[in-house]
Amino acid sequence: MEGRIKEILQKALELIEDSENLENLEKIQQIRVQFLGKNGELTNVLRGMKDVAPELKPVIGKFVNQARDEITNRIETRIAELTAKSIEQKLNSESVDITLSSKRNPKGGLHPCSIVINEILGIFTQMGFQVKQGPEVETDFFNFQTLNIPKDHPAREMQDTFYINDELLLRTHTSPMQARTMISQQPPIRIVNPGKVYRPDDDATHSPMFQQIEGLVVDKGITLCDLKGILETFAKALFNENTKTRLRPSFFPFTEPSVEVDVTCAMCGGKGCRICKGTGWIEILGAGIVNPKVLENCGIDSNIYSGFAFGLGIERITMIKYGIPDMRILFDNDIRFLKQFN
Ligand code: FA5
Repeated sequence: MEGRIKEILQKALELIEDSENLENLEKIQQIRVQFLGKNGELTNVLRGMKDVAPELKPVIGKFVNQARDEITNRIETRIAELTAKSIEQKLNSESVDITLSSKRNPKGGLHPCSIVINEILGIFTQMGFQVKQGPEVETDFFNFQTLNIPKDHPAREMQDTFYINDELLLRTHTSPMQARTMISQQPPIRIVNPGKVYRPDDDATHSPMFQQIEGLVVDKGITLCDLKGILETFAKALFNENTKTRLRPSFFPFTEPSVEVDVTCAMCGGKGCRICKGTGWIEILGAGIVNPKVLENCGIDSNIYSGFAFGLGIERITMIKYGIPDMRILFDNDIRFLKQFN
């Protein structure tokens, strides 16, 4: 029996040694089954132990166990050897040529209008304003009616409109967010709302899609002085410390009084140039004291609260800030133009 065990061990080790690469892994597992499995050759020898003379049983038993351990160890070692060999072969064949020049991906950057939006939102959030977003497809109710512009009112002609149907439209300004905010929130309110707006306009200073940032503050005792103070601080932070601000009387149905706000031209410092058409001033936004009718439309008691609102055009401000003569350049996606901002 001893001879039979030696023979089995010898055969198993030879077969294991024959496995040359990792693809033979299955073969190695088969060898394990062939010798050590339920009906394996060594297992069968163990089964025959019942016929062995009692005094020989410990010796033969030890012999079988040693053979089993040796086969198991050899199988594990062989698998480790073949794995290491395969990794080494892979490393040799897949070596990296570090002398090759690298492939450069062109770096993207922010659009000048996005840079300006981020900058403006940064200035207002530092002053304690919260940023809010609203829908671009808006209802007639929020875009006009709550803002004191009833259906068929002549004030609608101030803003040409893309209608979707009788009730839905592409918002013509970000002011509907004033109403949406006041209806859902009691004062104190201090928000800015950036977003796209749409009007059937198209020339060097008007685009059919442009962006605005709306601002709204509602609290007790808010006056036009607060509006002026906030806008002066804003203009100095956005353009430069020497920027001056002036308010001119204007009209919006949702603010009373209403103003247009001009800043001294950032290009010429107020002396007069091509960008400011020689006046030294550039209009940047519309603003005013929230009309008490709008407060009441939104469920806010106008005897207790007052507020101011403003709406600025991002493309216009971007043109002023960077001296861009034609708004359409901002929408051409010419990479030579866009590259200059990053
Ligand atoms: C309004 O849209 C008002 N909602 C602003 C407002 C808000 C007033 C809150 C009072 C209180 P206006 O139509 O003037 O106002 O537009 C505001 C700014 O948007 C303008 O100063 C201008 O910078 C910009 N703008 C207007 N039309 C266009 C256009 N077609 N293309 C690019 N920018 C435009």
